[in-house]
Amino acid sequence: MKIKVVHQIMEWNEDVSDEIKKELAREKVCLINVMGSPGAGKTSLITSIINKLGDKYRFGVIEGDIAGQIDAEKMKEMGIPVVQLNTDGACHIEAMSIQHILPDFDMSELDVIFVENIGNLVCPAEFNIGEDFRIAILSVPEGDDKVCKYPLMFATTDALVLNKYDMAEYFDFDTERVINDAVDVNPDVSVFKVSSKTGDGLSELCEWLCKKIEKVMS
Ligand SMILES: Nc1nc2c(ncn2[C@@H]2O[C@H](COP(=O)(O)OP(=O)(O)O)[C@@H](O)[C@H]2O)c(=O)[nH]1
Ligand SMILES: [Mg+2]
Ligand SMILES: [Zn+2]
Repeated sequence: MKIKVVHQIMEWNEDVSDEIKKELAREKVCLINVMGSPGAGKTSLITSIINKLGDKYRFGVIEGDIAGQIDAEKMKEMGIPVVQLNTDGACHIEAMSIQHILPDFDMSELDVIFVENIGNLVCPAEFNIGEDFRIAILSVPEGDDKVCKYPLMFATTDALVLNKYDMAEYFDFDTERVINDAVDVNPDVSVFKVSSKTGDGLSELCEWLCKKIEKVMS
């Protein structure tokens, strides 16, 4: 009985996710689901990308947090249209919340919406939220075994960003192992070594992003 209820919620979530996808396709707006642990660098990566591509595309952000609006304030300071989603304890974002928020944005003024998901390597991966594609961040200090331990996150992502790569030498981070583990669960994954702090590796990631965004906008 319990299992059946969970299944129904998932199906409902998938329906809403499909509705969002259709609506955004009509508007030619690209939705990107950014996931990773607390502190992996989700906010830093999003702001770095917007700084780099801000002349090319018009960005909006949905900030998912259990509580507070610290990250939304950072976006607001940068002049980026932002909505803060507080889940009040829930550890992932569901499609229904995104559908509820989208009318707050002027779609004719946007090309790309980043969703910063709740910091968590587990259940955010289980919920589609109408995204065109996903970026999963694994930061170097988290360790090189996390792809093995949290396979769904890395199996379902389009890009794997190894963030804080400026710290690689201090953490005995075995990049080859991480890439092998990622390709094992996700042969098509694109992997980028990035430092949101120094900007290293950001150009390669942005090149990949532009191709994905152009596809949605065309
Ligand atoms: N050294 C280093 N620190 C980073 C990098 N990216 C983020 N940080 C730091 O990591 C901490 C958490 O970053 P934040 O973007 O807030 O992570 P979030 O919780 O995933 O949104 C902050 O102190 C950032 O300055 C990076 O590439 N290199
Ligand atoms: Mg953040
Ligand atoms: Zn959850």
